[in-house]
Amino acid sequence: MGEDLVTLIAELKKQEAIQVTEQRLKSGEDPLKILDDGKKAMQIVGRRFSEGTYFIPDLVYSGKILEQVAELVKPGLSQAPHVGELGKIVLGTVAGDLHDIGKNLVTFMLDVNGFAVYDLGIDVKPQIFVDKIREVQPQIVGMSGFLTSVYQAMKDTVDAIAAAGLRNEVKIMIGGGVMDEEIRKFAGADAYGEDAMAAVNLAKDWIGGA
Ligand code: B1M
Repeated sequence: MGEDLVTLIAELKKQEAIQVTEQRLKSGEDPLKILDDGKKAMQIVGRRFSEGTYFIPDLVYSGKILEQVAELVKPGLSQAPHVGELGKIVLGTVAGDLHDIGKNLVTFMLDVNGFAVYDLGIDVKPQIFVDKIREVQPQIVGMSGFLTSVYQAMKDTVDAIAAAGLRNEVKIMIGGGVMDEEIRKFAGADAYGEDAMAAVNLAKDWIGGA
C-alpha cells in the first residue's frame, strides 16, 4: 500500500493521502483509526512548524488535507438513528483561537451519536456562549482551545457563564491540542476530553444516554 497515512499527511502529499484513505476504508478498517493517524500526522506538522522547517502555508495545506480525509471518513461514522434526541450541547472554539478542524470533528461525532450540537464556530467571545446558553438551554457546554494563549479565554468563558447565573445549569467540558487536566482546573470546567470519542463518552455519562 506504499507509505503510511501519517507520513503522507505529514509530508503534505494530498493525492496519495486521499488514495490511502480510500483504500483503508474499502478494506473495512475502523474509520476512527484513520482519524487518529490524521491527528498524529498533524502533531508532526506542528513540530516541524515549531522547529522552523514548515511555515504557515504548510499548516494551512495540512489542514486542508486532513479536512478532506475527514470528509471521506465521516460517512462511516454516521450511524446514529435518533440525531438530536440525547440532549443539547453548545460548543465553540474560544476567543482568540481560529483552529477548528479538531472542534469540527468533535461536533460531528457528538452529532452522529445523537446530540443536538449548536456549534458557535471559532473565536467565540464569552458573551456569545452566554447568550446561546440562555437561548437553547443546553445541558452541556463544550470549549475547544488549541493555543496556550487561550487558557485565560477558557477561564473567562467559564467565569462569564457563572456571572450570568448559569453555571449550575450546565456541565462544561474542554478539549483541544494544548488542553489537559491542569487547565481544566484552572478554567473551572467539569471535565477534559482528550479526543472526539472522549467528548462523546463524557456527554453520554452526563446526560445518561445509551
Ligand atoms: Co496552528 N498551532 N497556529 N494553525 N496548528 C498549533 C495548534 C500548534 C500546536 C503548532 C505548533 O507550533 N506546534 C501551535 C500552538 C502552540 C501553542 O500555543 N503551544 C500553533 C500556532 C502557534 C499557530 C499560530 C499562532 C501560528 C502563527 O500565526 N504564527 C496561528 C494561530 C491563529 C489563531 O488561532 N489565532 C495558527 C494557525 C493555524 C492555521 C490557521 C494555519 C491552521 C488551522 C486550520 C484550521 O483549524 N482550520 C493550523 C494548524 C493546522 C495547526 C496544527 C498543525 C494542526 C491542528 C489540527 O487540526 N490538529 C497544530 C499542531 C497540532 O495539533 N499538534 C497547530 C488535528 C486535530 C484532529 O487534532 O486539533 O488536537 P486536535 O483536535 C482533537 C482533540 O484535541 C480533541 O478532539 C479532536 C479530534 O480528536 N478536541 C476536543 C478538540 N476540541 C475538543 C473539545 C472537547 C473535547 C475534545 O470538549 C469540548
